[in-house]
Amino acid sequence: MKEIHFEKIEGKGLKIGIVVARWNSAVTYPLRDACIKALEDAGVETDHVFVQDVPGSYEVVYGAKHLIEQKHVDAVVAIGCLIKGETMHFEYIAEAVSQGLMTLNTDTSVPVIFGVLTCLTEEQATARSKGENNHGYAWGQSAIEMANLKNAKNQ
Ligand code: DLZ
Repeated sequence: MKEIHFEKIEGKGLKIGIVVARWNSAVTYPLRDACIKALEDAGVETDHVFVQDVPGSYEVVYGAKHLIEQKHVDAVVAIGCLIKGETMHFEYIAEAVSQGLMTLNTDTSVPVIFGVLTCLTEEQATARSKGENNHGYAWGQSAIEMANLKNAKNQ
């Protein structure tokens, strides 16, 4: 099985942050919208969803930290889309962002979901952000599951 399987997830009462890069917004905004839909479907109240735009994927780490510190969210979904070009930019940003998001997972008590596509072509990115294969929905579900785990007491 390639996709994630979720049991019934309950989002009522949770505060969820979404940080989204504007670079490649034709890809990142549909991912964001599917993520919001997953949160709504699971019962997260609209005013408990905090969406923060940032310029590019490199900035999603700071944006996620900001949501954790300022909005006191139970989980964050960090959304970006890196498409490989002719220089080394892709490699440097992808490495920095994945390390930065992992550091937030280990150094704060708030789970951060890795929603950064790293694609070789625009076609690959589009295929993962549209219709049935839009990964944003599963990222929203992952955030709820992890937020509930964060809040679980003695289980
Ligand atoms: C500079 C840059 C490049 C070349 N490519 C991308 C990309 O494919 N996806 C993305 O989200 N951002 C890209 N950026 C912008 C950087 O993430 C960042 O916003 C700038 O380097 C400013 O820090």
